[in-house]
Amino acid sequence: MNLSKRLEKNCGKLIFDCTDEELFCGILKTVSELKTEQKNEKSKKKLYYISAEFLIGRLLECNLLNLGVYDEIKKILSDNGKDISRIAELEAEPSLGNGGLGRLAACFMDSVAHMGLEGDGVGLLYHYGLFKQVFADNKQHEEKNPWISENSIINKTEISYKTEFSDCTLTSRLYTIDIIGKNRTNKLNLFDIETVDESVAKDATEFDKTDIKKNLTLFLYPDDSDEAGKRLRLYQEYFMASNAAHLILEETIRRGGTPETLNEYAVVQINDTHPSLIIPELIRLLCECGVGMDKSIEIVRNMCAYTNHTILSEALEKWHADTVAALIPRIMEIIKELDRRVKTECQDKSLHIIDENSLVHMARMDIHYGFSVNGVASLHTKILKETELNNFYRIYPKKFNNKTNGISMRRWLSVANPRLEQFIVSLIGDGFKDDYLKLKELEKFADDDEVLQKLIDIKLENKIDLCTYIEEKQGRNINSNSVFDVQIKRLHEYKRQQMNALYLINKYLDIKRGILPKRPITAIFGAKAAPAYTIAKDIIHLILCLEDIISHDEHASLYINIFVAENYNVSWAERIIPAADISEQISLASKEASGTGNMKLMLNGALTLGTHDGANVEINSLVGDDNIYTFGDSSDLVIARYKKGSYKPSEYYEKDKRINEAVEYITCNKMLEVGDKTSLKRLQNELINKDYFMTFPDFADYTATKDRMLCDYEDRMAWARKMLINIANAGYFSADRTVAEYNKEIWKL
Ligand code: 26Q
Repeated sequence: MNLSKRLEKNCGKLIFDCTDEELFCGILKTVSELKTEQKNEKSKKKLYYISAEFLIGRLLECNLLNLGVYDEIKKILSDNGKDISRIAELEAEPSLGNGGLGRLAACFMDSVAHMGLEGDGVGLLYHYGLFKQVFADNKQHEEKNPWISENSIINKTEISYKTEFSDCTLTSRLYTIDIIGKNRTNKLNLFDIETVDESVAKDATEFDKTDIKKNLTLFLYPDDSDEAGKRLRLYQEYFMASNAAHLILEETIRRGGTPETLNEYAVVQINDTHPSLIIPELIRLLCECGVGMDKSIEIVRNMCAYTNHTILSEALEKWHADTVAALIPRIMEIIKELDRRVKTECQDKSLHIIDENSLVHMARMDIHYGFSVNGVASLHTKILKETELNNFYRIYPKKFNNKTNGISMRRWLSVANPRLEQFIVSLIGDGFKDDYLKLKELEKFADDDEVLQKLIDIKLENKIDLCTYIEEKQGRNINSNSVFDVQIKRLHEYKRQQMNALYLINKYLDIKRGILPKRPITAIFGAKAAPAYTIAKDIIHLILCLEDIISHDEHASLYINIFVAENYNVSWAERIIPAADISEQISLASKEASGTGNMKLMLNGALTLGTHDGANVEINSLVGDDNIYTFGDSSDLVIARYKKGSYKPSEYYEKDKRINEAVEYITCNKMLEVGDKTSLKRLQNELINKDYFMTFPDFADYTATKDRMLCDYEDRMAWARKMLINIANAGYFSADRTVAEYNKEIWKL
């Protein structure tokens, strides 16, 4: 049956006569039929990518694309006066992640399926996901974020297991989401509790955190929270790990394996330490099957691999042994046994799983009892080896390896920026879709003015689209002829949104003094702050207050504007990234493990304004110094400065006029008219007296580099040439490449 007829049948009437909702359901059905027509080859070994987060974004358009019918469906719809993007907007975005780590897991699942590998994700089905961010009084407020609906993409299964805690036994229910790739369909396995009760959550933050039987799967925990929340997080982690372990064992046996041969049938990638309890849980299950302790440990060691995503020591997960023992006593016994074995071998206390304060270090357990440890960008892995995990590296040099992150080119180019993709195809054909390194062929057009002009035109069209969307969503009128300067990522002091804000204050004050930029600037932010992370919320408050002041300043707003996207998520990113000119990647060197937004923005022709951190370093090597704007202290210098403990922000505040002026402005009368004194004062104090992430030492260089960038923007052809070089070199960051490396060196499927 041809596609048009099939869609019509699935809608139950003529496409022309359908509402967008009816078309949405019809397309879902069509996707589901097409998917079952794929052949899914079985391999002996299967990958389980276990993660507390999968920030998958809307699926409809990507699924159509991966099934190879996107263009055709789009045409059928438009021939009938329908618009595919409007229809796609009807899908609620699953809110199953905080940021980079969750989005990476989603890109990986796409690539695993695309490459025809047998690999499923395992995680939790959070009903309200991460909170929804709402702005009022120039502040962030948090609301529930329901996303599961009637005609949702999730499928209920017959699979259910028991998870035992000291105070209750929970029954799980497995739901799945299809991960449709070009070459096969895999599954995202999301476990829920049977007894979940949405009504116990009146609010996004206020609810009975002790009623585990009802609330376990209601919320995804933000990366920072209170004590009661932390206990709930441990329940979540064990529930996830235990269900994953049961699933792996059951599937292995169905595939013809045995408990003794588990590691030949399954490999587990542990996405940061949140799923680490899978190690003792698998050992427990194997022992239950009659495999002895020594053998069980060896089997598990041969099947688990750990990815580290952070070097911030405060973010490395530790649980008090008493808490673990109180909730999951049998697991604590196993962890003690694992620790006992470590202690007989190693005297060095920094290697022990349970430290002298009775804290259980999850990452240490993963490193001792897994066969692979990887960082997510080359600088990050180097810092892990040489500094943070150096003691481990010395005893297990072979376990350590780097896997530089990647992104789904299908979502971040084909779906998000069809104009650019079509133009690329017109220049070099579509062979690059099988090997994105071939984007490099674009370099031969580096001096072709017609091609460069077309890149500028595409960027402008994308900016106009974004302006229309912003107008619809938030009622702001943005000048599409301005420079779009974009910083979109979780709000964290180390990412230094505050540095960008201080720059904007200086610029605004310059404009008031009559020093005008050559072209208007629009600073675009998107960022959620963890509800309990006070300073992060103060920084959002600062930015929203500035947005308020400037947008009401009739004269200045002709030259500078701030726009903050409310409830920044994957769908926002898909609109903002294709329209970006400047990609702000300004973390304190050594603190951003990799970043992946930097890759998405580069691919879409934004130029990076960045520190020598994370994957920025690799972007720099790929495009060369002429096509990136780097600034700031090196990671070596930063690490040394921390060691010395000699940094005094007040010295910069007193000596540097620009810093002084910007920091003073935070609590000026105009700010206090629109802002909250306590919050602004607290932030100002923090900067002057602590500035833990060293904003001030990099500030002068940041300002000079950004100004140089704005100046360079005016030579439109030279700028477009840099855009082209960036796009041409983004192929290395395809998640297909990353996944191929994981498979070759770790999973061996
Ligand atoms: C920990 C304990 C309790 C509750 C929450 C957490 C928690 C949750 C999420 C800790 C960390 C995270 C998320 C970390 C994260 O997103 N890291 C990012 O990973 C990306 C993919 O590798 C990198 O590109 C980013 O550099 C890194 O910051």
